[in-house]
Amino acid sequence: MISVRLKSRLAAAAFGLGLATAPAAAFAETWDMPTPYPDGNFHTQTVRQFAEDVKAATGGKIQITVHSNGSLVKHPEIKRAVQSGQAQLGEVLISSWANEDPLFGLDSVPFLATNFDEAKKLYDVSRPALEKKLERQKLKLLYSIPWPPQGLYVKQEITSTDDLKGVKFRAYNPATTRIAELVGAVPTKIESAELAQAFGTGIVQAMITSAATGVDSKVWDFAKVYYDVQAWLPRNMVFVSQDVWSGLDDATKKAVQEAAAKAEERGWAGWRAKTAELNKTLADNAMKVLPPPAALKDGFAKVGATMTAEWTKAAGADGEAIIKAYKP
Ligand code: PCA
Repeated sequence: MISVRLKSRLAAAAFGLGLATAPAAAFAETWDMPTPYPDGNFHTQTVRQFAEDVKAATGGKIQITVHSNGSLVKHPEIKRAVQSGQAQLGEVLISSWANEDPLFGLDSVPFLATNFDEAKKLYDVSRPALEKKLERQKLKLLYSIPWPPQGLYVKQEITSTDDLKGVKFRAYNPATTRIAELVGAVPTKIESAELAQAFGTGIVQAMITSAATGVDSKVWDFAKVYYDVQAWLPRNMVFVSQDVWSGLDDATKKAVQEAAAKAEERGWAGWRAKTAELNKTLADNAMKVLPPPAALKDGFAKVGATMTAEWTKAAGADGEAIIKAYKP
């Protein structure tokens, strides 16, 4: 693939030779943006609005082509694709990379931040560390938005985590894999794009995720009960390649950053407003939407305590400083 910088240099050369007629078009860059989630999902809608805002704010100089639902690059490859210059920017679920650095798993420590206000606080106190970490990986953080709180999908009502023993459990990041291990379930990593198929073919029987992903994958065809556990709010992040970023002039950088700030605000407010409605959609499709029974709640609380201790140990002094700032 021809690099963006080479492309703009060629465009500039063509312009210099008088080959181009419209200056705006001569300097236009097209950025490919792979994302993991489907078009109906609010994260994707926010990305598309961001792309439009960037185009408008840069006078058409930067045009972002959104490739949703893992269509251009599969979710596990998106970060690498942007780091290697195969794509200019992308969206991922941060905690999918928790094995690379505990910092990426912070938002998915069960019961550390369980509502939008707490999740925002956790983001605010950890954003500088996240930005620094990404910078070292040649990525520039543009914005980060949470999913709704995470709950448990099962085929029928259960009373405690003991009922999850031996159950084939869908995991989407290291934390959900670890939860499955701790309750004696059998984890399998499945991307949300493949979820309906995995349930349909019996590869998985239960999972923890949001009402949003339940609705995206029409989970009511496979599971009848949703326990609204509100265990954590994992976040997505949108980043751009540091190489691409440093090739931009200051006015363009400012325009992109302003569009990113707007996207972030829209994303947080939008998911807050949508969460009750998504739970209702599950109920409207004949699912039982229930609070977790006491023994289930207690079981998950124990899992949460174990995983908080594991995270703190893995994250060392940097992690401790973040937790102190979060819970002074
Ligand atoms: N949905 C994504 C990640 C978290 C969420 O709510 C998924 O299930 O893959």
